Amino acid sequence: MQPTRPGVTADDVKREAAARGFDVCGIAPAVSYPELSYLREWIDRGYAGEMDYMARSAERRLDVRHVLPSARSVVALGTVYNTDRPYSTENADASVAALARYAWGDDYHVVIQRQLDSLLAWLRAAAGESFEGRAYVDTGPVQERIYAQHAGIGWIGKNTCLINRERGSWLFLSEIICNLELDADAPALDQCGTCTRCLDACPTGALVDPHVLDSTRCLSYLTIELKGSIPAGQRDAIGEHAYGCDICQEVCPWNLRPSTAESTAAPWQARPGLDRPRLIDLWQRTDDELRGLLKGSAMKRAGVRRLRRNLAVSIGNCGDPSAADALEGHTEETCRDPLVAEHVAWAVEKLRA
Ligand code: B12
Ligand code: SF4
Ligand code: SF4
Repeated sequence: MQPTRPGVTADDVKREAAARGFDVCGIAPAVSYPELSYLREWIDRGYAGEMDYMARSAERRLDVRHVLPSARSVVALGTVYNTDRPYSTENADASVAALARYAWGDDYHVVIQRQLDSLLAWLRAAAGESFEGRAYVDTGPVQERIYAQHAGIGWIGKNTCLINRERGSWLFLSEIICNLELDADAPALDQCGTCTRCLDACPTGALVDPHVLDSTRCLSYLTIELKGSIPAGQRDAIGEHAYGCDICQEVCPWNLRPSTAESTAAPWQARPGLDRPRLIDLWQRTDDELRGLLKGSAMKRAGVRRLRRNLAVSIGNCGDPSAADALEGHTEETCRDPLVAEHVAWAVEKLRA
């Protein structure tokens, strides 16, 4: 059923979104787009790795009307999280940790969910009783980039990230799926052209074809999503990437500084301990200190145990034999965990070889 007071326009929604801190906003019709069906093939090829939730929710991800049957529009939102700090590709020091830019500040799930809830409450009040809507940031069963592209807020680059012409790709995506018939925007056009910088720069060949990412080779997957042991053959390629990876975005001409957009919003500024820390300094913190550092940050997804596993690998790759003693000498509880201990042993052997 349509809302009884259809007075809400697309311009109203965009104004209210901007007032709540969203940097970009566009509207896509809530229909099924042909690209949504690539997901099945992607899963069948094994590109989701251990991310079983992708397969479990694949059916729902094929169309937002599986999430909200009355859906007519998807309000696609983007939030710039880039800040004025160097890129990992600008760092030549293998003893400095590369941590994914999106995780330096406050947990975006929490910050953006609050803004979404506020926008949803405004929509409900403005549109009337029959309004129906669902709001998601990252964790909903929605292929966010595809709806964002059809809402005109950016195109899906060959690195598979959504790129906005004016702002670049350092954007968190979120959306409100609702039963309002809002005027839609034109889909964004692909601006990658003949460029292949991201495919050439990926250290693991995870971008197997333009627009196709094999997660099982991606450093972001290996350091964040993979729960168990990192395959030995993939550890060298991790380098100093102790949490996530930004390389395929850092080399993208649409993110070249200083032209790319930066946010001055407090939540996205790097926490002191996460601003290019030395690997060994992170390792030598106590478990409690690390827990404190991750509290309220998106990095708590991996937790202290997985962070230590990654740090051990990165320290093993740093080339400084004296780091082996520091690795072995730290006796915090998570250092003695079998998963971490196995990665420490690998690192020590590599450093002393
Ligand atoms: C699973 C997931 C991952 C996985 C898989 C990534 C991926 N490319 O699919 C891993 C763990 C590797 C990952 C990494 C990262 N992620 Co992530 N991730 C997601 C999640 C939860 C689902 C993405 C998804 O549906 N993947 C399935 C594939 C099929 O979808 P797709 O790549 O978009 O599909 C397109 C193409 O790949 C192509 N395609 C796919 N298969 C095939 C096959 C053929 C034959 C063809 C021709 C085409 C084709 O078709 C699709 C349409 O064009 C989304 C949130 C969400 N709910 O959407 C966040 C999301 C995509 N991630 C995000 C971020 C920030 C990251 C990282 C930057 C984090 C980091 N710094 O470490 C990296 C970036 C890596 C990269 N280059 O994509 C942001 C991206 C924002 C943006 N501007 O695009 C999102 C949207 C979260 C958010 N709400 O902000 N992520
Ligand atoms: S995030 Fe890193 S490993 Fe993953 S596709 Fe991009 S460059 Fe490759
Ligand atoms: S690096 Fe080039 S090919 Fe890759 S996403 Fe950016 S513009 Fe597209």
